[in-house]
Amino acid sequence: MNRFLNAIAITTTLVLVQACSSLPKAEEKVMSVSTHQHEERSSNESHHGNHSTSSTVHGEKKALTQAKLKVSSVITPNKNISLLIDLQDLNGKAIAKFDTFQEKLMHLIIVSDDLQFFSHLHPTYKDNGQFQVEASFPKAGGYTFFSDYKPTGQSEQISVLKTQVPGITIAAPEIDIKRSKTFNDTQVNLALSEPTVKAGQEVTLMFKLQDATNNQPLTDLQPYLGEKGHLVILRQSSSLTAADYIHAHALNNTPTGQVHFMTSFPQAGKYKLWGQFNRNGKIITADFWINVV
Ligand SMILES: [Cu+2]
Repeated sequence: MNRFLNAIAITTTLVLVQACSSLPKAEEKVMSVSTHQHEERSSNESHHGNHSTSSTVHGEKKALTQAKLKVSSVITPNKNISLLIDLQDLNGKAIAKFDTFQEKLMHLIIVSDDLQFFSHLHPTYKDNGQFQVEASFPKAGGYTFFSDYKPTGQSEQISVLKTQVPGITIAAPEIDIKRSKTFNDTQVNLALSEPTVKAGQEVTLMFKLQDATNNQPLTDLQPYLGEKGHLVILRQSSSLTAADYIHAHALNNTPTGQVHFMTSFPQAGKYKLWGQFNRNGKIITADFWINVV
């Protein structure tokens, strides 16, 4: 099917998160979409790699891009759907060139709004500012997309897009705060440097990965997208925004079978973490909840 429905229209917001003001344009089915500009604090390897759009880091720079999500049909749960993400400058002109970062032109995180579902995809660049990807959605309800890209010569941008899967929504299960979980043949333990995680405070998150069959630290971890691991964090919220999104980078020089991240959480709340690791070509996604006071 070549005709793409306009599922979502555009809003461009100021980067200053607390002053977000939405300016929906006249498009059909307007939902909230925002683009936030990310500022790298440092390109030094030892930096904390916290890409969170926190209001303390950013000035009043305007977002430089806008994003539009198009879906090929009404979304049916568990069916592969072709999605297009159109990226334009603020005048509506397609952005032609992007820089590769972390080995890809775009990193796309899709979550269900209850944070039960997580997907990390790498859409294909089709030219003319348009990225294409296939995705499937497990159940009815709202979904939020965090599209992370770098127009050539500009800083990293995060566009937030939303869509709805029609149907009857099922209540999310209770939050599970276990610190040790098994994902297929890998046991993952999450340890924190602080007994209580406080908003705004730096904390080291230590993922200890063991082979579930012999309880030995993993020796077959390979780089994933150029790093020891990736960590996406989202704050539980009734309406997810770029301010709820943190993408942390792994620290170097950690013990065998361990991947550490340093980050801080912008505000109190419940956060879900998805650590992603490459075990000999197989990606493990280990999810945990953290309570931040
Ligand atoms: Cu990615």
